[in-house]
Amino acid sequence: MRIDIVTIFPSFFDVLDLSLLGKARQTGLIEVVTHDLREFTHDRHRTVDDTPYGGGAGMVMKPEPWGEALDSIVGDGDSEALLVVPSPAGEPFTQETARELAAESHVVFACGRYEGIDQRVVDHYSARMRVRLISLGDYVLNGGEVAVMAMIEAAGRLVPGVVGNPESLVEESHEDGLLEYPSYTKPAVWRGLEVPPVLLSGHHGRVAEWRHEQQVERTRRVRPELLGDGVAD
Ligand code: 6GU
Repeated sequence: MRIDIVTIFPSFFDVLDLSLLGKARQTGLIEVVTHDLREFTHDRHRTVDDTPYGGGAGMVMKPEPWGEALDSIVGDGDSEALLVVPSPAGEPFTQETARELAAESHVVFACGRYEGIDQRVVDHYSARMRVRLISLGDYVLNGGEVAVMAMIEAAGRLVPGVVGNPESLVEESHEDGLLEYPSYTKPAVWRGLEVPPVLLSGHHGRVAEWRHEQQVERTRRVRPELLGDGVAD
């Protein structure tokens, strides 16, 4: 999988050298290239933003540097790549979105700052390639960088080979539409707190049943809407 990131803060993504994703990059499973948007400006101040037409607070990112940067990545014609624009105005990012991104061979992330990117950038590239505006959730970040980091981490671990034991991917929150069950390890008693006895019973069927009950109970308590009935009791 190839990932390009256009940003005015390329060093934000230095942490992708670490941990599981760092290893996936070393082994060539995931290739990540960052691009400094300011490299695609031509004025002395390397300007990437300007005041909004129609007035209002804040600044808007100018279309020209974005056009040059994105053309340098996807070419100047149609592209097979997927362009992802992180935006609080986008569709919600879910585990399903992560699975869809993980199945792509080439994803380009366009990290906006300020009040966003001139709308014509999305309109222009929508005619040449698939474009998705994606939001992390109902709150506002200063820019797309942290959101893109989360998307890359969620999608990257679903790329085959990135997570060593694929079985560890299935029993997680959201993979089956429920929150995950609580986990315990040794010691069996810690600060007076005991591990639920069923987990020590060696009875796989009862363990599986207990874990499923825990998943349903947890989900009903904190995320009832995930159960589809929308009713907490
Ligand atoms: Cl994807 N971007 C920004 N700037 N803020 C957000 C977001 C994205 N998702 C939630 N808030």
